Amino acid sequence: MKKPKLLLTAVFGPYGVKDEWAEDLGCQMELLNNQITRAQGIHSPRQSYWSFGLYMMAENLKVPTTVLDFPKWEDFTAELKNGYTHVGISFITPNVLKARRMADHIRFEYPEMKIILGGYGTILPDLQSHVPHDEVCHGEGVRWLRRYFGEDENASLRHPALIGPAFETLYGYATKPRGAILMPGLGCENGCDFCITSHKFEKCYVPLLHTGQEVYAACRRAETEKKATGFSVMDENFLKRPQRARELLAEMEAHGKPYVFDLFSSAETIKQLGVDFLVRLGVRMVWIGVESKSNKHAKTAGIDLKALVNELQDKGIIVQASMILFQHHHDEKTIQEDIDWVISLESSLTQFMNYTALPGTALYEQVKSENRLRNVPWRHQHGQGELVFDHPNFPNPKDHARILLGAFKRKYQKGGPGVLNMALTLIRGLKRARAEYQQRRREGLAWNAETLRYEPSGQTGPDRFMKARILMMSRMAANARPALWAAFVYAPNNAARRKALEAIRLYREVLGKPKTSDRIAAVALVATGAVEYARLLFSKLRGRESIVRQPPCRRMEYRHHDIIATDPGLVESMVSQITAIAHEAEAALAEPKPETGRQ
Ligand code: B12
Ligand code: SF4
Repeated sequence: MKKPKLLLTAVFGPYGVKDEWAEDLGCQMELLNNQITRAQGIHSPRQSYWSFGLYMMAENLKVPTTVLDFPKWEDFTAELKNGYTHVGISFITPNVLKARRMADHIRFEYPEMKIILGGYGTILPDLQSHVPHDEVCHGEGVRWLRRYFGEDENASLRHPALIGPAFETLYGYATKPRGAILMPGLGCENGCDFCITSHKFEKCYVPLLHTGQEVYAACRRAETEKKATGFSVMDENFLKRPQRARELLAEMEAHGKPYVFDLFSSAETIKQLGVDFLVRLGVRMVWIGVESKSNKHAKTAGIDLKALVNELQDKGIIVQASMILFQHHHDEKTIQEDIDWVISLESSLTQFMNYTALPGTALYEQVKSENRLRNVPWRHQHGQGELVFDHPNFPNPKDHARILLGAFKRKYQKGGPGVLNMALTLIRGLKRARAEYQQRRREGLAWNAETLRYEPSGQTGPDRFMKARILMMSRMAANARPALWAAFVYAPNNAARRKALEAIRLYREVLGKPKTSDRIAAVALVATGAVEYARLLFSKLRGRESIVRQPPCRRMEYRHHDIIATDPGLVESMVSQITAIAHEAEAALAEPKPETGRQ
């Protein structure tokens, strides 16, 4: 039998371009420009994220594996010529036609290759008729693939050291991405009716990193190998495991490492832990599903969200508030009231997403049982277009995209550019953190890791960890400073211009005069911004909403060779000892082998 050799691949690009296989708007390979700072034009930071799950799986398999991320069609077809026994395709629902084209090609050209499907696209009913395949992984892929290839599914998990963005630009200026990715777990127990990430994992949480020590070790590895100190945490509700978060903080304190995190958290978990804990943990940005002012979800019930957002941002934590449009109770009037309400929260960033009934969710079951499911092709089901169910108050599909886009525009006009809001939050938080630090020293307060509060103590020495944290906060704020001039020059209105001036003043007050390098960077951003502005204008003249950028293709080979014992009877004890040592060495040395970075 042929030795297994696995290719794990993302669907092929280009992305966000309407063609035979996928859509344009709502399907860009970008988070910010697609669904957060949409309609903010030149102020929208541009980033694409690598397909993290692929690296997590490859890192943890012994079978020789290649990851092909963001291939163009030619990259994919060329890669298959390298000979694989198995091809794993990761896809989400709107990319189903891309997955189908890839699978059809494999079936036609390489009928002996086994096709394994995984990712959110696998929720599709009657999957075989959409994408031909041999196997489907409906859940967590590392354990599934280990089981499939006869490996130990319970072996400890090795978290990859992975920089998140494939590219990063701000005001047209490209910078080297530095933020790393953490993948502590999948799913969420809260089970909100529309939430596919919760329902896909049967309203359970599937941990990949169980303890704070494991999370810390993953951070350390990323710092050692990639020089990363900031992390985007791919976990739907990271703080829902308070013990793990507490352990992580304890580890960072013990090692003097004030890492920084962007994470998702429901409002109720933040309330339980308290904002001071989040500040100390190093949360830079928190994504909260606020959904609607009627607070119909358990996660927001009884919580004053305006007060929570204010407290978080006053203490320097950027809030990304997420709202669902076209909920059952919405009509032309109440939907606009909800949009106004979410804007009035004054979160630095806001995501608007349409209520989407994906198979497997409670919402899907409900609208299906009520015979309200519309026949919308899967490729359109990305949450930024028409509704997939009949909404009695919004019968015209054109309104679904129109109202959504209107919400983004209103947020921009009222709240100004997201980059500016983020910079303001960071500097206000720094100012307050410094003041509170001094006040606590004067009053003899110290952090109590049990109660998660600052409390009277006999301690007189400095809070070294918080000192390091404040230094980190001032570095983050300083990084945001050069963008302020561009935010001023290209501000959409007087209110945003005043906000930019206020930020420039506050930066001077808190950080002192800008350094020469800051001034040069600020001028450079205004200049590259002008070029970007012209590009955007040109794009709009051609009838497009924005410029669509493509991430580069990346190929990584993983070879984790196993130690083979030929005669275990003879030197049994010796072999087991050597094997243990070899496994340790293997774990320490096993490095993904980067190859060609095809653009
Ligand atoms: C990062 C991310 C992105 C990145 C893209 C990264 C990329 N390179 O694809 C950005 C921000 C660009 C993005 C864009 C979009 N996204 Co997105 N995204 C996510 C997010 C937040 C995290 C994904 C992640 O890395 N998770 C961590 C890893 C470890 O988990 P994983 O990917 O699920 O992989 C595990 C398993 O699923 C399984 N597995 C996955 N693939 C495979 C393959 C094989 C062979 C096997 C065996 C197993 C397996 O094993 C993996 C390891 O355990 C998820 C939400 C979430 N929490 O998962 C949404 C999510 C995947 N996105 C979603 C959507 C809809 C979109 C968009 C259409 C925009 C939008 N409206 O939100 C666009 C589409 C872009 C495009 N052109 O394809 C939906 C998908 C819903 C669905 N049923 O299709 C999700 C679930 C969000 C949501 N709740 O709606 N997204
Ligand atoms: S809290 Fe968030 S992640 Fe959890 S089920 Fe609700 S929407 Fe999904």
